[in-house]
Amino acid sequence: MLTIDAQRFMRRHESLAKWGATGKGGVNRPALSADETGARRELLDWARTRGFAIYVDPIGNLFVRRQGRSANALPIRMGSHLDSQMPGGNYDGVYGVLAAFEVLETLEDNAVAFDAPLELIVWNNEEGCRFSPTTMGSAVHAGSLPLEQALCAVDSEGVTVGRALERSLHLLGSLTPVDLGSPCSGYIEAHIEQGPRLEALGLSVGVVSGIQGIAQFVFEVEGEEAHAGTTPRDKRKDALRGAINLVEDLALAIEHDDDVRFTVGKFEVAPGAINTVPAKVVFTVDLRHPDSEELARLVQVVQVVSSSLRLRCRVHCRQILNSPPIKFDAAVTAVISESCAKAGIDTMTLPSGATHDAKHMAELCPSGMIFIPCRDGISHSDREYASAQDMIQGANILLASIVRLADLTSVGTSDQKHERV
Ligand code: HGY
Ligand code: MN
Ligand code: MN
Repeated sequence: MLTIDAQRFMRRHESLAKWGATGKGGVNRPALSADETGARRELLDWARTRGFAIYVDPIGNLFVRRQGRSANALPIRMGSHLDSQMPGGNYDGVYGVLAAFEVLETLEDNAVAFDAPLELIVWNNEEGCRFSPTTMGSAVHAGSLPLEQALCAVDSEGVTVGRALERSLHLLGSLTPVDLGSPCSGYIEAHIEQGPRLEALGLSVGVVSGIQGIAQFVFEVEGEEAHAGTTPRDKRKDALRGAINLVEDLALAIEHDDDVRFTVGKFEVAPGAINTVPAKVVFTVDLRHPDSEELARLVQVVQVVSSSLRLRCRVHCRQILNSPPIKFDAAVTAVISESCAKAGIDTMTLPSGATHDAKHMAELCPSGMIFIPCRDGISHSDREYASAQDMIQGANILLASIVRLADLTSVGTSDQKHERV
């Protein structure tokens, strides 16, 4: 049975971990930063050494391609992301990129020929923490986010995605352009679960059934600066108190069942002086639910609750992401389950609480995901950790699933579709 080169795979993980290393086990590798560009460049150098072709689409997603036998077979794709939270873990995203790259190398080492080309996609800006929204690159590629809107997104220093992308691509060497929305026959992403379920059940591989829905908002609460010592309470337009009042009402109106996830992740107060009544607060809401109707209802609730003045302060609510839940393709999830069964690995089918680029790929082609456990379900943290054993086993399941997918989509003549040349 074909298996990956585990030592090479773990060596490559260690090598990419230096880009943005926090020294506390995680990485701080924002999208298109010097560190993420360094990690992208290193991966592309490995790809060039192997003779793989390299492409880039207009939003900076990278495609590493291993050619197939047939000139007109649609590519089969794998992928994930190299950008991280600020700071984030050393496995979220990078695990799936390296597992996919190792699959390309293992097939190359064993001279296994597919009819279809096989591609690894390194998505741009999956995390959405430097530039909003999350899964930006795959959303643009799949056509659910306009390219121009994404290129104009700015970070906290006012740098646009367009400017940062120009600087980053300039450092990656020559890349052949490819269009957005390029067709393919299937997509599988390997990723850490970022939750506790697999570990709690002692399972080392999960077959992902789908991804829950996500809506994200930016709120601005506008009050007025005033003197902390002289301004009586009934004369104040205190944006901070207004924002707290609004967050409490939103939480009260929204958090009514265990499935809903309501997070205020960013909360900025201006002018931020100890002795001035705050004039402006900007905060974000990340709202998730597995049921599309319930998520749509909760989005309405957010809009109604935020439509009134808050302690005499004005409220502006801007929705920046609305991504309904998706189910993965049954044939692809069956291929992953069969690969686990053939390897004698117990597994379970579970939905993803986190969003992933696979969500947008599911709009373009039959897609699926493979999960491996992470310690205590912790992610988006320096403490994120996955064991070498689980990483290697997950990559072998990705390899077996891709080989199976290549056979199923093959137009080849020989009875054993993928053959060693
Ligand atoms: O937000 C998410 O779920 C992903 O980890 N970026
Ligand atoms: Mn991720
Ligand atoms: Mn993440």
